[in-house]
Amino acid sequence: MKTRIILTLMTVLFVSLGMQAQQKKTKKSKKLITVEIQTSAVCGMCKERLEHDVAFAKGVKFVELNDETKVLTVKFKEGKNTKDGIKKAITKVGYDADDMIAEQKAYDALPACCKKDVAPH
Ligand SMILES: [Cu+2]
Repeated sequence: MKTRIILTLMTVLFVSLGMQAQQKKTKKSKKLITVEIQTSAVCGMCKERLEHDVAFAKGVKFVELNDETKVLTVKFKEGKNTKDGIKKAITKVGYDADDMIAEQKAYDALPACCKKDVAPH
C-alpha cells in the first residue's frame, strides 16, 4: 500500500516536471529578437511596401518603419532568421539596409518617387 502511494506521488512529480520542461521549451522557442535597420525609404508608399514585404521574411512577427528616421524595426523568432537575413529581405524589396545596397532589379522596379536618389517630396 505504501509503495503504491509513493509510486503515485513519483509519477505525479515526474509528469509535472515534464510539463514544466515543455513549457520552458515553448517559451524559449518563442523568443523574439528585435533589430533596427536604416533603410533608404522615401515616402509612405515605401513604408507600406517595406512593412508588407518584409513581414513575409522567415520568422518575422513585427515590422514597422519610422516615418522620420526611415529606420525599420523588425522582430523575428530566434533561430528562424538573422539580422543579415532581414537586411537581405529589405534589399530584395529595392531598398538599402544599413551597409547593404538595394538589389538593382528590385530598385529599378520601384516607382520614380520611391527612388533614393530622388529628393523627398
Ligand atoms: Cu516611396
